[in-house]
Amino acid sequence: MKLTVKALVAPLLVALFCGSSLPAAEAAPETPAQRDARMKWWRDARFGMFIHWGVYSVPAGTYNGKQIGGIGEWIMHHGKIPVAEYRKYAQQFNPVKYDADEWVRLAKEAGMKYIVITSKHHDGFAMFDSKAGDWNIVKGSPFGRDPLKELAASCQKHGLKLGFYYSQAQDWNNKGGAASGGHWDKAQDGNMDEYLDKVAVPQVREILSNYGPLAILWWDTPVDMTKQRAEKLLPLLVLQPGIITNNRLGGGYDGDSETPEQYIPPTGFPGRDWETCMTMNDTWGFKSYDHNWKNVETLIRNLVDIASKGGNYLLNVGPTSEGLIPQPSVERLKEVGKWMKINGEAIYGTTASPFKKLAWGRCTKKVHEGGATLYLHVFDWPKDGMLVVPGLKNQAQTAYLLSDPNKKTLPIQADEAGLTIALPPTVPDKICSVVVLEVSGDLNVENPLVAQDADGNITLHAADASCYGREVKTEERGGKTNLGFWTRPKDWVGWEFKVTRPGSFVVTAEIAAVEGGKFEVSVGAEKIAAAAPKTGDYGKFETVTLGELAIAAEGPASLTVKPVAAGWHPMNLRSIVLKPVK
Ligand code: FHN
Repeated sequence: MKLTVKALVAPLLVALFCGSSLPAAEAAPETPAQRDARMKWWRDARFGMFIHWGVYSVPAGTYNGKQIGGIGEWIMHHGKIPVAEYRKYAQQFNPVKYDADEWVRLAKEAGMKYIVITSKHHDGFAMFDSKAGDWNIVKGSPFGRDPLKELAASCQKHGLKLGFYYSQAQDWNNKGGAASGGHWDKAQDGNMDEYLDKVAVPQVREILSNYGPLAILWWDTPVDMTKQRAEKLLPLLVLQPGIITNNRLGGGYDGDSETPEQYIPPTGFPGRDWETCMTMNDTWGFKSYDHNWKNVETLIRNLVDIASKGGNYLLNVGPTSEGLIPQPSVERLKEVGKWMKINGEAIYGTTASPFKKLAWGRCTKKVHEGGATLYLHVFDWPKDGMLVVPGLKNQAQTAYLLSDPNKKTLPIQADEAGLTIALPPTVPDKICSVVVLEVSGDLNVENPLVAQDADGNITLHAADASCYGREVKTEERGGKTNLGFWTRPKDWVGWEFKVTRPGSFVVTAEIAAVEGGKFEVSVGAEKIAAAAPKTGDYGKFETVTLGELAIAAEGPASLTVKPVAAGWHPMNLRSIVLKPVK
């Protein structure tokens, strides 16, 4: 059974303060309407800034003259740095150039509506004034200021919501931090429950009490967090009514949001709030030599893609030990901000696309009394100037470019394929131009299904597939689309299509693979056990026959391709074809 935080907090609180170990009374569970009200600002916001900042910005990826692989904030772990030695970095942590206002203004300029900052990461260093020991920025560094106090004041001043990240279980400096997270120094050993009681619980109480209104508590890594341990922390949440928490507390608690990390879930999380957190280069905490920056196009399109699937984008910056956000991040955020200034209306307060797939980009929407506003985010401006909105059955009211201050009406034509909007020849924004389409009535979209051709063949292209899982996605090779990055056997793909002539079919697939990974093709109860051909190269495709299967009835059907965990090796898949058996 999944446990919701809100229903459990009140009885636990009673239990905690009454010294009882059993919940004393049942709290009324939060109603859906109450939850919607609590989540409203977060759902409207869509875009936030993640800040990973701590002592690790001093070594900045280098220890004892060696560049340590992996993410910067993990340097203590990856470099197996002894506790006493790591603690010396705090003496050099003096971020005198830190200016909370400057960070908040930058987030605001980028179009971000909230900030989540590491109040304590896995190195256990509290970035705030804490009474639970000396391993914190006020007592343990020459800086001596509380940067979170300054950030909280600045967020208040500029109207941004503030959240704190807190590593509740992994702690490499305070004795007793989760052992499964890895220990390499005796100084780390201890009792986890004692650590929770003496460090995590008091510190979470501090961050929830001393910084004014806190919008988010962003738990991280539920290592060794049992239900009982989670319940030491949960009661504290009442200190901030309305606070939003994520799904990383552990102990079976779902929190409010899913937290896909470094990826965009192909179909979002229907029915759940979610937020993709992502780095701008390859590290969260500052690394002096990580220059692998995502370009502005990727950042804007990621934001649009996420909004089109109903999620939030929590985009990270890793400030230096001087307290500066790296210049490449600043430049990129300002560019994203320029786009948001014009197109923010198509992001804030929107919900997920009603279209399964749009060849030219993405869609976000706002539903209102009597109709809906569709924001058509055009990544690829059609060469013939005709933007086809497939399967849309609603009556169109008007269409115009969001960047056009005069809202000049664009011609719209309706036919059985949907709506076609005639676009002007000049592309307003090469990264993403937004066309606003107002329609009346309840949204009515018939997502087109792949149909059988004149010979009865059903051709399922990679571009039409739905991808389920973290890694598998479409990519372009040699001018054609294939499904790739299929490294995880848990990931799978599927197609929906329409059968007009049932019967038996020979199934072929166009595949490139190095090893012969095993997988299963299914249509309903019909299954084919198959293996990829060893084509020698992930770019060398061969068409192979996988087997035969029967489809008994006319109507919609779906085909899935699922790896067999025991024998899986990645493959690239361009298409699957079902040919009627003669
Ligand atoms: O281990 C951390 C990592 O350092 C970083 O903080 C990310 C951000 O989501 N969370 C953890 C890994 O999931």
